[in-house]
Amino acid sequence: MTLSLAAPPCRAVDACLVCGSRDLAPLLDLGPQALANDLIAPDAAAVEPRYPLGIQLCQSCLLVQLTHVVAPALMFSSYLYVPSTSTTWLAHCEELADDVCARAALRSGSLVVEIGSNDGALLAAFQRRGLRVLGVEPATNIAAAANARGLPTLNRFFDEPTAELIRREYGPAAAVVATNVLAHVQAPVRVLCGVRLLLARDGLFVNESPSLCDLVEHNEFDTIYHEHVCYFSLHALRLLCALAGLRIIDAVPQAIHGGSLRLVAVRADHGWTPAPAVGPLLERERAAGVVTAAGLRAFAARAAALREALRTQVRTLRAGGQRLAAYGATAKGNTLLAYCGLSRDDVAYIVDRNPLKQGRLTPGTRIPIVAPDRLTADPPAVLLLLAWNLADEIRAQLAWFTAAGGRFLVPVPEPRLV
Ligand code: DWN
Ligand code: ZN
Repeated sequence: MTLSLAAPPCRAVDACLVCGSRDLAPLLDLGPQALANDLIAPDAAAVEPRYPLGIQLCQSCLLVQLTHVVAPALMFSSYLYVPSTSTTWLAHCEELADDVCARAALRSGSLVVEIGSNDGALLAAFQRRGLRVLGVEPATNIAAAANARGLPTLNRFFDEPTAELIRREYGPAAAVVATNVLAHVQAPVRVLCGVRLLLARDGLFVNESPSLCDLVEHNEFDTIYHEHVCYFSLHALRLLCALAGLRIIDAVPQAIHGGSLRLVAVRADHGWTPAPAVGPLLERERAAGVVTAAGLRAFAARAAALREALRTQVRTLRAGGQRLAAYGATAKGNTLLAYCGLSRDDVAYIVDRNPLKQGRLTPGTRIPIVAPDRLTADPPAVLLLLAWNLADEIRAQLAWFTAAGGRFLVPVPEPRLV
């Protein structure tokens, strides 16, 4: 999947990205939106481009996918998001590394390859356990930072040629891991074929992706943005894995990122026995309505109702003289702000502790992103929590803010003041 800037910036998806079917049912239209992580320099003159944002269901293979896809090079060649600003994420990496080591019976020196390794937080956890690690990361700035930390990282997109190169130069992988990456690709089966190529005969593939079931059950419509091309149910993942010669042997729900699914898969030619967890998860998906257009359109209606409720809540607070700011210059926050029509008049600033984001403006809405010390210098009455997935960690840090009478406005699953 090596793509260049010469690719068209945006194209409509009129045939399913996995099975090619044209039986695509539109579900939710979030309107034209700027790229969620394309944070703007304060002196930028040009207007940031907006691309149609919406999701549809392939009624043939059940994959929920974007209605329009943007060229990956526009979004991932340079990247400002690093997950390791969160201690929740760092703790998750430790647990995940332990789980993979135990499941794959990894020994000192076994090769672990991570796809979309970002700044190497998970690679570092494997390295601390005595494993040989290799990351693959398309963002040049982020890959350089990981290499500088002693975490070997190839600066490229992961595809079958990359898998062949790694196998040739480093040997087969005892484990391939991917967190929050499969949803970002336009040809997920090709990536999984690369995984199949790279795995040792008894190797393990461990993938974590946000779960469509959690998205629908908790009204997390804001996690829809151009970076997220696919929204996976276990139903769809089973087919994807089968098409790539992989077999799912376990699936374990995770709380991270608003609810994810940890999928464990092996080469289909290996005789592992599937764990019984898979059946109940498929049943939960059917009950949540994520495998039919009708069920998913009911979710779309709940997203529209949330928009109205949040706008009313913000209007009421402002009318009462309450000033708002926001916490977390998240990608999903930009979908939320744009879809709900919230502007700089509604949200004075957004706090984020990632220095790469500070000093920039949110795309589309142009709200200033500032360092956390602004909160003490210029506290608002209410903080809209755009990083609601990290609520516990953030609220613990900001105990002083609530002690002083400040309140959080948590937008999902429905807006509430806490
Ligand atoms: O898939 C993706 C997910 C996993 O991560 C990406 N496409 C982009 C990104 O999405 P996001 O921006 O919605 O992710 P987070 O992890 O919810 O972002 C949290 C933001 O909040 C970061 O910018 C860091 C910031 N933060 C902070 O300022 N203070 C976080 C914590 C915990 C804090 O204490
Ligand atoms: Zn399909």
